[in-house]
Amino acid sequence: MSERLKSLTGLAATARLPAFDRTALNPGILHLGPGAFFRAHVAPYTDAALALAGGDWGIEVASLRTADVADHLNEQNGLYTMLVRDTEGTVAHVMGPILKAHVATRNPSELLARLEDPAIRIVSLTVTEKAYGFDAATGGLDLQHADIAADLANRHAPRGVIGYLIEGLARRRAKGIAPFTPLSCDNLPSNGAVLKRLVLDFSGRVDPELRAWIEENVPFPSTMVDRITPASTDATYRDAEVLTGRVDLAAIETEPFTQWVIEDRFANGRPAWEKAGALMVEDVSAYEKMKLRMLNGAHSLLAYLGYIGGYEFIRDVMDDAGLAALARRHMNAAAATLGPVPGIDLEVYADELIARFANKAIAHRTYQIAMDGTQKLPQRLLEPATEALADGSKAETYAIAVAAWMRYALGIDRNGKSYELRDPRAAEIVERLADIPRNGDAVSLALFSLPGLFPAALTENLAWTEDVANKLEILIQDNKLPLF
Ligand code: CS2
Repeated sequence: MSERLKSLTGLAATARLPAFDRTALNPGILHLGPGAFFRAHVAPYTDAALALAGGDWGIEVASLRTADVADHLNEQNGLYTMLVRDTEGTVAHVMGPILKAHVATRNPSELLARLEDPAIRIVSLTVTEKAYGFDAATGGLDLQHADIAADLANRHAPRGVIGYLIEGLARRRAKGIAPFTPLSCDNLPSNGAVLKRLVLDFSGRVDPELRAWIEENVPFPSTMVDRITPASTDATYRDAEVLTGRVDLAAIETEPFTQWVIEDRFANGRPAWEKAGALMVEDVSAYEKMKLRMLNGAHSLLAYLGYIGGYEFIRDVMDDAGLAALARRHMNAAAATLGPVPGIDLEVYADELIARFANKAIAHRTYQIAMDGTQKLPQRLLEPATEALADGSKAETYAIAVAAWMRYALGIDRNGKSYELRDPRAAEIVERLADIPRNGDAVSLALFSLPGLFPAALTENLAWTEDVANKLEILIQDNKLPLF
């Protein structure tokens, strides 16, 4: 067994090392949610920016829930390996920008102290859609969300993302410290604007003066983030060890493609991310819509159809010519809902997406993408479906995707094996489906009536809901039957 990855000396020649002096870094960014996606995206962009433009922007990370990743990172002095995989082979990059990791549940006051440190000028987030406490129906705060409810009741001892941001900003304001810039890197449309709305809504309820100060002083840039990053597996850890010569329990694997579009509004400076390839823009919304509707929408379609069809990975689904063609059609339909996206040819973008999904070196589980459907459907499928219908289109591809999600929500695969519906609303879904006959009409009706999920413009469109019910009926009877 090799030694643990703890320093940059003596690593195998097959590992690429950080091209900057780690000892010159100071904490400047606090990142909430150090999951695989952050380690494949924000961290490597920062690593590359430090290498190409210098500066001292080190990153501290904080996990709001589980301790594993934080513990592994601390054990490894913040170092970890990013494997970039394609059919030509795998390259290992050892990443250097992380200085330290915190675990909020273990030591909440330590995280609060980091949030009020003037050295921290950016608080970036990859916490997944469900952590925000966003009510898709109202566009505001979901008062039933467990973290939001707990933090509103006890705001000085927060446990959720919004609660921590508010308490951090409140402490800075009280001490006359300039605010940090919150930087959302989750797959939500106008993620910065959504975060701002939630923070203002929350602060308005507990401290209107704080709300006014935030409104006046805190920018909330939106970002579009993209890099396909499967969850790490034993193969990730094994290859990281082979290529670096060290055991690395924080290793991740990802694809070569990466994209980051950022609104250039920061209260207090930022790393030179543009040197690392990030596109700095005034308004990110066109890029976000494109990515959410074309990439993530098609991903969800393939994940649900693929999972219930017995395919473990997206690359396997893409081997099914019928499903691959369906994905391409979905992208075309999604593209038709978009305005122009500066600098991007949507045809080329769709071709690239198809190639990325088909990448044989990337083992991205359909079950991973199928997770949290209630949090993903609105921005990926339901908003473009609503716009397509308003525009006179049949929105058939969205009916297929929604029917596939509904079939998946039954929680039983085609061999009769049950699986866990990993969704914050799973209990509600199971309850609604409990005594419902397994046919397209009954199941779709039960799920259409989940409060706040489907917009009225969709549920009141009887031709469309009937289309969903018919497609669902086919999927219930036999996944293999054609959908048209
Ligand atoms: C995926 C995304 O898990 C999912 O829902 O659609 O994580 C997707 O891989 C990324 O957004 C790609 O940038």
